[in-house]
Amino acid sequence: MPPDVVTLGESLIQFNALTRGPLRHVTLFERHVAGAETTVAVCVRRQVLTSGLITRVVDDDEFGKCIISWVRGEGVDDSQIRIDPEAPTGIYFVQRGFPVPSKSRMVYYRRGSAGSRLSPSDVDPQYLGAAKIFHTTGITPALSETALAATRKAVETAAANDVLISFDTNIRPVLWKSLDKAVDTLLPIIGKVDILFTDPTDASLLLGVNSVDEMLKGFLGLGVDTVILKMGEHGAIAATSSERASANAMPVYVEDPIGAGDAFAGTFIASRLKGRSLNESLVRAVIAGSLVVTVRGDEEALPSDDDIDANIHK
Ligand code: KDG
Repeated sequence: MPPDVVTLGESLIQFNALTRGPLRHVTLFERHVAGAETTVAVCVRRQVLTSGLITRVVDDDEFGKCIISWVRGEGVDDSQIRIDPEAPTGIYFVQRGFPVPSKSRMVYYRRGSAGSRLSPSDVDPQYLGAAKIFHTTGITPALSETALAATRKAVETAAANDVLISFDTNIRPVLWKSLDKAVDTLLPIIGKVDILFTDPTDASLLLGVNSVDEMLKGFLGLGVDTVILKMGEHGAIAATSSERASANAMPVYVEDPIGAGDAFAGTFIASRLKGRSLNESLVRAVIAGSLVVTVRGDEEALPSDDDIDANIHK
Protein backbone atom coordinates (compact mmCIF):
# COMPACT_ATOMS: atom_id res chain seq x y z
CA MET A 1 0.00 0.00 0.00
CA PRO A 2 1.42 3.43 -0.88
CA PRO A 3 1.63 5.84 2.06
CA ASP A 4 -1.08 8.45 2.58
CA VAL A 5 1.46 11.25 2.86
CA VAL A 6 4.88 11.49 1.21
CA THR A 7 7.33 14.21 2.27
CA LEU A 8 10.58 15.39 0.66
CA GLY A 9 13.40 17.12 2.52
CA GLU A 10 16.54 16.93 4.60
CA SER A 11 16.63 15.01 7.88
CA LEU A 12 18.91 16.70 10.38
CA ILE A 13 20.39 16.06 13.77
CA GLN A 14 19.51 18.81 16.22
CA PHE A 15 21.63 19.69 19.26
CA ASN A 16 19.36 21.57 21.58
CA ALA A 17 20.93 23.72 24.29
CA LEU A 18 20.07 22.39 27.74
CA THR A 19 20.38 25.88 29.17
CA ARG A 20 18.99 29.13 27.83
CA GLY A 21 21.12 32.04 26.63
CA PRO A 22 23.95 32.64 24.14
CA LEU A 23 25.38 29.43 22.69
CA ARG A 24 28.96 30.41 23.54
CA HIS A 25 28.11 29.78 27.21
CA VAL A 26 26.19 26.55 26.71
CA THR A 27 28.14 23.43 27.58
CA LEU A 28 25.42 20.78 27.46
CA PHE A 29 23.31 19.85 24.46
CA GLU A 30 20.59 17.27 23.93
CA ARG A 31 20.47 15.33 20.65
CA HIS A 32 17.22 15.06 18.65
CA VAL A 33 16.19 14.04 15.13
CA ALA A 34 14.68 16.95 13.21
CA GLY A 35 14.17 18.44 9.75
CA ALA A 36 10.85 20.01 8.83
CA GLU A 37 9.63 17.35 6.38
CA THR A 38 10.86 14.48 8.57
CA THR A 39 8.84 15.92 11.43
CA VAL A 40 5.70 16.12 9.29
CA ALA A 41 6.14 12.46 8.27
CA VAL A 42 6.48 11.41 11.92
CA CYS A 43 3.52 13.60 12.91
CA VAL A 44 1.26 11.92 10.36
CA ARG A 45 2.27 8.50 11.74
CA ARG A 46 1.50 9.51 15.31
CA GLN A 47 -2.03 10.18 14.10
CA VAL A 48 -2.15 6.68 12.64
CA LEU A 49 -2.04 7.49 8.94
CA THR A 50 0.84 6.22 6.82
CA SER A 51 3.76 8.30 5.62
CA GLY A 52 6.95 7.96 3.61
CA LEU A 53 10.03 10.16 3.51
CA ILE A 54 12.19 10.97 0.48
CA THR A 55 15.62 12.01 1.72
CA ARG A 56 19.32 11.23 1.65
CA VAL A 57 21.35 10.19 4.63
CA VAL A 58 24.74 8.68 5.30
CA ASP A 59 24.77 5.32 7.02
CA ASP A 60 28.43 5.16 7.85
CA ASP A 61 28.24 8.03 10.29
CA GLU A 62 26.57 7.70 13.66
CA PHE A 63 24.11 10.54 13.00
CA GLY A 64 22.88 8.96 9.77
CA LYS A 65 22.33 5.70 11.64
CA CYS A 66 20.47 7.62 14.34
CA ILE A 67 18.12 9.23 11.80
CA ILE A 68 17.38 5.92 10.07
CA SER A 69 16.61 4.07 13.27
CA TRP A 70 14.41 6.91 14.59
CA VAL A 71 12.40 7.22 11.39
CA ARG A 72 11.98 3.43 11.19
CA GLY A 73 11.01 3.25 14.84
CA GLU A 74 8.28 5.80 14.23
CA GLY A 75 6.90 3.65 11.41
CA VAL A 76 7.64 6.06 8.55
CA ASP A 77 8.24 4.17 5.28
CA ASP A 78 11.99 4.35 4.66
CA SER A 79 12.02 2.74 1.21
CA GLN A 80 12.79 6.12 -0.43
CA ILE A 81 15.67 7.06 1.85
CA ARG A 82 18.78 7.01 -0.30
CA ILE A 83 22.10 6.24 1.32
CA ASP A 84 24.71 8.73 0.15
CA PRO A 85 28.20 7.64 1.20
CA GLU A 86 29.80 10.83 -0.11
CA ALA A 87 28.58 13.46 2.34
CA PRO A 88 28.02 13.95 6.08
CA THR A 89 24.72 14.26 7.94
CA GLY A 90 23.61 17.88 8.38
CA ILE A 91 23.42 19.13 11.96
CA TYR A 92 22.28 22.27 13.73
CA PHE A 93 22.37 23.77 17.19
CA VAL A 94 19.46 25.46 18.92
CA GLN A 95 20.06 28.56 21.03
CA ARG A 96 17.05 28.95 23.30
CA GLY A 97 15.50 32.03 24.85
CA PHE A 98 18.06 34.55 23.62
CA PRO A 99 18.03 37.34 22.52
CA VAL A 100 14.21 37.08 22.39
CA PRO A 101 13.07 35.18 25.52
CA SER A 102 10.21 33.31 23.82
CA LYS A 103 12.19 32.38 20.70
CA SER A 104 14.95 29.99 19.63
CA ARG A 105 17.64 30.48 17.03
CA MET A 106 19.00 27.75 14.72
CA VAL A 107 22.69 27.60 13.84
CA TYR A 108 23.26 25.28 10.90
CA TYR A 109 26.25 23.12 9.95
CA ARG A 110 24.79 21.54 6.82
CA ARG A 111 26.59 22.88 3.73
CA GLY A 112 27.39 19.95 1.41
CA SER A 113 25.43 17.56 3.61
CA ALA A 114 23.80 14.37 2.32
CA GLY A 115 20.36 16.02 2.43
CA SER A 116 21.54 18.98 0.36
CA ARG A 117 22.50 16.48 -2.38
CA LEU A 118 18.86 15.46 -2.92
CA SER A 119 18.28 15.33 -6.67
CA PRO A 120 15.50 14.54 -9.17
CA SER A 121 16.67 10.91 -9.35
CA ASP A 122 15.55 10.51 -5.71
CA VAL A 123 11.92 11.20 -6.68
CA ASP A 124 10.21 8.03 -7.93
CA PRO A 125 7.11 9.16 -9.86
CA GLN A 126 5.30 5.86 -9.23
CA TYR A 127 5.79 6.07 -5.48
CA LEU A 128 4.91 9.75 -5.18
CA GLY A 129 2.07 9.55 -7.70
CA ALA A 130 0.27 6.96 -5.55
CA ALA A 131 0.14 9.12 -2.39
CA LYS A 132 -2.84 11.19 -1.26
CA ILE A 133 -0.80 14.20 -0.18
CA PHE A 134 2.73 15.34 -1.00
CA HIS A 135 4.33 17.73 1.49
CA THR A 136 7.51 19.76 1.36
CA THR A 137 8.69 23.18 2.48
CA GLY A 138 10.61 26.24 1.33
CA ILE A 139 13.69 24.77 3.00
CA THR A 140 14.25 22.00 0.42
CA PRO A 141 14.51 24.24 -2.67
CA ALA A 142 16.98 26.44 -0.76
CA LEU A 143 19.44 23.60 -0.14
CA SER A 144 21.03 23.35 -3.61
CA GLU A 145 20.21 23.48 -7.33
CA THR A 146 19.69 19.70 -7.34
CA ALA A 147 17.37 19.84 -4.33
CA LEU A 148 15.42 22.60 -6.09
CA ALA A 149 15.16 20.41 -9.19
CA ALA A 150 13.97 17.50 -7.00
CA THR A 151 11.31 19.77 -5.49
CA ARG A 152 10.11 20.86 -8.92
CA LYS A 153 9.97 17.26 -10.15
CA ALA A 154 8.02 16.18 -7.06
CA VAL A 155 5.53 19.05 -7.42
CA GLU A 156 5.01 18.32 -11.11
CA THR A 157 4.59 14.59 -10.45
CA ALA A 158 2.06 15.24 -7.70
CA ALA A 159 0.09 17.68 -9.86
CA ALA A 160 0.03 15.25 -12.79
CA ASN A 161 -1.30 12.44 -10.58
CA ASP A 162 -3.92 14.43 -8.62
CA VAL A 163 -1.90 14.13 -5.42
CA LEU A 164 -2.69 17.15 -3.21
CA ILE A 165 0.35 19.37 -2.75
CA SER A 166 0.94 20.71 0.75
CA PHE A 167 3.67 23.32 1.21
CA ASP A 168 5.02 25.30 4.14
CA THR A 169 6.82 28.47 3.03
CA ASN A 170 9.44 28.10 5.84
CA ILE A 171 11.76 30.78 4.43
CA ARG A 172 15.13 30.42 6.17
CA PRO A 173 17.04 33.56 5.07
CA VAL A 174 20.50 32.11 5.82
CA LEU A 175 19.92 29.33 3.30
CA TRP A 176 19.23 31.72 0.42
CA LYS A 177 21.67 33.90 -1.57
CA SER A 178 19.13 36.72 -1.22
CA LEU A 179 15.52 37.15 -0.19
CA ASP A 180 14.67 38.15 -3.78
CA LYS A 181 15.96 34.77 -4.90
CA ALA A 182 13.74 33.07 -2.31
CA VAL A 183 10.68 34.94 -3.56
CA ASP A 184 11.46 34.32 -7.25
CA THR A 185 12.02 30.60 -6.61
CA LEU A 186 9.10 29.96 -4.29
CA LEU A 187 6.28 31.91 -5.99
CA PRO A 188 6.05 29.62 -9.05
CA ILE A 189 6.01 26.57 -6.75
CA ILE A 190 3.31 28.14 -4.58
CA GLY A 191 1.17 28.66 -7.69
CA LYS A 192 0.83 24.85 -7.91
CA VAL A 193 0.10 24.24 -4.24
CA ASP A 194 -3.26 23.06 -2.85
CA ILE A 195 -2.65 23.55 0.90
CA LEU A 196 -0.30 26.39 1.87
CA PHE A 197 1.07 26.99 5.38
CA THR A 198 2.74 30.32 5.95
CA ASP A 199 3.23 33.06 8.54
CA PRO A 200 2.96 36.86 8.37
CA THR A 201 6.74 37.36 7.90
CA ASP A 202 6.99 34.97 4.93
CA ALA A 203 3.65 36.09 3.47
CA SER A 204 4.58 39.74 3.50
CA LEU A 205 7.93 38.96 1.89
CA LEU A 206 6.32 36.81 -0.80
CA LEU A 207 3.38 39.05 -1.60
CA GLY A 208 4.56 42.51 -0.52
CA VAL A 209 1.39 43.08 1.53
CA ASN A 210 0.87 43.63 5.25
CA SER A 211 -2.70 42.82 6.29
CA VAL A 212 -3.98 39.33 7.04
CA ASP A 213 -6.81 39.81 4.58
CA GLU A 214 -4.47 40.77 1.73
CA MET A 215 -2.25 37.79 2.52
CA LEU A 216 -5.10 35.29 2.41
CA LYS A 217 -6.59 36.82 -0.74
CA GLY A 218 -3.15 37.11 -2.35
CA PHE A 219 -2.39 33.40 -2.06
CA LEU A 220 -5.92 32.35 -3.05
CA GLY A 221 -5.47 34.59 -6.09
CA LEU A 222 -2.33 32.63 -7.04
CA GLY A 223 -4.50 29.50 -7.25
CA VAL A 224 -3.88 28.02 -3.79
CA ASP A 225 -6.94 26.12 -2.58
CA THR A 226 -6.46 26.41 1.23
CA VAL A 227 -4.25 29.04 2.86
CA ILE A 228 -3.30 28.76 6.51
CA LEU A 229 -1.67 31.70 8.25
CA LYS A 230 0.12 30.64 11.45
CA MET A 231 0.50 33.46 13.92
CA GLY A 232 2.19 31.82 16.91
CA GLU A 233 0.68 33.00 20.18
CA HIS A 234 -2.05 34.77 18.19
CA GLY A 235 -3.43 31.49 16.82
CA ALA A 236 -4.12 30.78 13.15
CA ILE A 237 -6.50 31.59 10.32
CA ALA A 238 -7.44 29.36 7.39
CA ALA A 239 -9.20 30.39 4.21
CA THR A 240 -10.51 28.83 1.04
CA SER A 241 -12.43 30.70 -1.65
CA SER A 242 -15.69 29.93 0.17
CA GLU A 243 -14.79 29.40 3.84
CA ARG A 244 -12.82 30.96 6.70
CA ALA A 245 -11.85 29.55 10.08
CA SER A 246 -9.79 30.83 12.98
CA ALA A 247 -8.40 29.25 16.12
CA ASN A 248 -6.88 30.77 19.26
CA ALA A 249 -3.50 29.62 20.46
CA MET A 250 -3.35 27.47 23.59
CA PRO A 251 -1.58 29.33 26.39
CA VAL A 252 1.48 27.17 27.14
CA TYR A 253 4.94 27.46 28.64
CA VAL A 254 7.40 27.79 25.75
CA GLU A 255 10.49 25.63 26.18
CA ASP A 256 11.47 25.73 22.49
CA PRO A 257 9.19 26.93 19.66
CA ILE A 258 11.10 25.12 16.88
CA GLY A 259 9.06 22.36 15.28
CA ALA A 260 5.65 23.87 16.09
CA GLY A 261 4.95 24.65 12.44
CA ASP A 262 5.64 21.08 11.34
CA ALA A 263 3.40 19.63 14.05
CA PHE A 264 0.78 22.10 12.86
CA ALA A 265 1.12 21.14 9.18
CA GLY A 266 1.25 17.38 9.86
CA THR A 267 -1.82 17.54 12.06
CA PHE A 268 -3.77 19.73 9.66
CA ILE A 269 -3.19 17.45 6.68
CA ALA A 270 -3.84 14.29 8.73
CA SER A 271 -7.10 15.82 9.98
CA ARG A 272 -8.22 16.80 6.49
CA LEU A 273 -7.41 13.27 5.25
CA LYS A 274 -9.62 11.92 8.03
CA GLY A 275 -12.46 14.07 6.70
CA ARG A 276 -12.47 16.70 9.46
CA SER A 277 -13.79 20.18 8.66
CA LEU A 278 -11.56 23.17 7.97
CA ASN A 279 -12.36 24.57 11.42
CA GLU A 280 -11.76 21.33 13.32
CA SER A 281 -8.53 20.64 11.42
CA LEU A 282 -7.28 24.12 12.28
CA VAL A 283 -8.14 23.76 15.98
CA ARG A 284 -6.32 20.41 16.14
CA ALA A 285 -3.30 21.80 14.28
CA VAL A 286 -3.00 24.70 16.74
CA ILE A 287 -3.13 22.27 19.68
CA ALA A 288 -0.41 20.08 18.13
CA GLY A 289 1.85 23.08 17.54
CA SER A 290 1.28 24.27 21.10
CA LEU A 291 2.19 20.88 22.57
CA VAL A 292 5.46 20.68 20.67
CA VAL A 293 6.75 23.99 22.04
CA THR A 294 6.48 22.74 25.63
CA VAL A 295 9.48 20.42 25.22
CA ARG A 296 12.91 20.55 23.59
CA GLY A 297 13.08 18.68 20.29
CA ASP A 298 10.69 18.81 17.34
CA GLU A 299 9.34 15.28 17.30
CA GLU A 300 9.15 13.85 20.82
CA ALA A 301 5.88 15.62 21.72
CA LEU A 302 4.10 15.16 18.40
CA PRO A 303 0.61 14.21 19.58
CA SER A 304 -1.69 11.30 18.83
CA ASP A 305 -5.37 11.95 18.15
CA ASP A 306 -6.10 11.12 21.79
CA ASP A 307 -3.48 13.59 23.00
CA ILE A 308 -5.18 16.31 20.96
CA ASP A 309 -8.64 15.25 22.16
CA ALA A 310 -7.43 15.57 25.75
CA ASN A 311 -6.98 19.28 25.10
CA ILE A 312 -10.35 19.70 23.41
CA HIS A 313 -12.48 17.86 25.96
CA LYS A 314 -10.60 18.89 29.09
O1 KDG B 1 10.59 23.63 11.21
C1 KDG B 1 11.63 23.20 12.08
C2 KDG B 1 12.80 22.98 11.22
O2 KDG B 1 13.17 24.23 10.69
C3 KDG B 1 13.99 22.43 11.93
O3 KDG B 1 13.81 21.09 12.33
C4 KDG B 1 15.24 22.51 11.11
O4 KDG B 1 14.47 21.54 9.09
C5 KDG B 1 15.04 22.42 9.66
C6 KDG B 1 15.58 23.51 8.87
O5 KDG B 1 16.07 23.20 7.79
O6 KDG B 1 15.49 24.66 9.29
